[in-house]
Amino acid sequence: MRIGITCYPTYGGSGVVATELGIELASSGHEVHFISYSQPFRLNGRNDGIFYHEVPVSNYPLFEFPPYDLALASRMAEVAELYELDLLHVHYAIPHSVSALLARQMLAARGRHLPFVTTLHGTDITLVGLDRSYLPITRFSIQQSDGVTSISNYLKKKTVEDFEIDRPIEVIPNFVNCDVYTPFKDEVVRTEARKRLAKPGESILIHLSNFRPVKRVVDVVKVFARVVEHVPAQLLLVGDGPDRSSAEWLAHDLHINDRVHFLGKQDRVNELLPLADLMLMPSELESFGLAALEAMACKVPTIATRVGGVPELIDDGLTGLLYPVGDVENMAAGAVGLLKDRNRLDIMRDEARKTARSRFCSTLVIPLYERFYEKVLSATH
Ligand code: GMT
Repeated sequence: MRIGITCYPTYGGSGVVATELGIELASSGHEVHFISYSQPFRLNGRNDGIFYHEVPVSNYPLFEFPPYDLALASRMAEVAELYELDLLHVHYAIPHSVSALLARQMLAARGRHLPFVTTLHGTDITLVGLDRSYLPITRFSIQQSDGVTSISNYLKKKTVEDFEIDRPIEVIPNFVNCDVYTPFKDEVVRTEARKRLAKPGESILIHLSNFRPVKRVVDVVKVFARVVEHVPAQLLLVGDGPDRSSAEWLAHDLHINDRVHFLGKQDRVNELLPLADLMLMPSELESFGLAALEAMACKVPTIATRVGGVPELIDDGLTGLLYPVGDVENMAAGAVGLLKDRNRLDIMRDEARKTARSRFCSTLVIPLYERFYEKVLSATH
């Protein structure tokens, strides 16, 4: 198939899923065309079967707001015609599904057929999409999509309820490449690699996000501050975003800044995750929690909040621990309990990897997308 993919190319879960999907599809022999305002960040170098088309957005003095969604629709239609795309797959409904809808109509007027699939990721439904100024058009573009997928049952239910959607929505969970996100083969090598981050006997905790308020990065620091009262440890904070400086100030004020390492945006998180003992994900809301899945694949269980689609990923007590939002005391107690009981932690580490492999491995999930595309194509021809 020749597939066009549009996503937010900067750091964020939906862009990661879209990019990894494109890479996996290309390695299965499909031709993938990314259409976006900049190259998705995990697309580094030249991948066979992958093409990138930038969307130029002209600005004129008249435009207080440059109309990216229109420029995107034009480029989608152009790329689809030039490269004879079979379908478009857009990630995050706003504004991508609206642009795809326009592109489909533009091509229909030229006698060409371009179905599009919309994948719902999270705040496009739970936050931004609910804004009155976006709700009607988001709802319309979801209804008009040729296929709609959602990354969790939770998000599907929210979409149906909040947007009164009456069309089918297929749940296709997020996935991880279990050969790229993998634990150290050898404990000796792992111990050696950890030496550059922590002293022998110290634990390593990690957090990975875009540092938006919904991620509650300040809670990560609060939990860690309580953990280090009982267990010697280091905290790695991977990513960047609006709440970084609040977290930096808190670490400074709590006098733990020598143990809290802000690593900024990192391309190869698969090299950092396996170094950690635990992941912290105290989010206000997660429709899925991709960072936790990537950690699980590296044998790192997550201390998380029981929100949104997280319980569909993390089995409380088996592959991680779940708590109410803001319950930093108990999150810290849970982390300390595991770090002090290495047998229990090792069992949980094994179970985390086992779940990633048996339920969320790309080898299992990519065929679900392929079958979905085929279903959409045969229904719309
Ligand atoms: O909503 C965000 O914070 C970002 C968003 C994104 O598109 O980058 O993340 C959402 O999509 C991810 C990938 O499917 C999911 O793993 C996240 O759980 C989801 N975020 C939320 O629901 C808050």
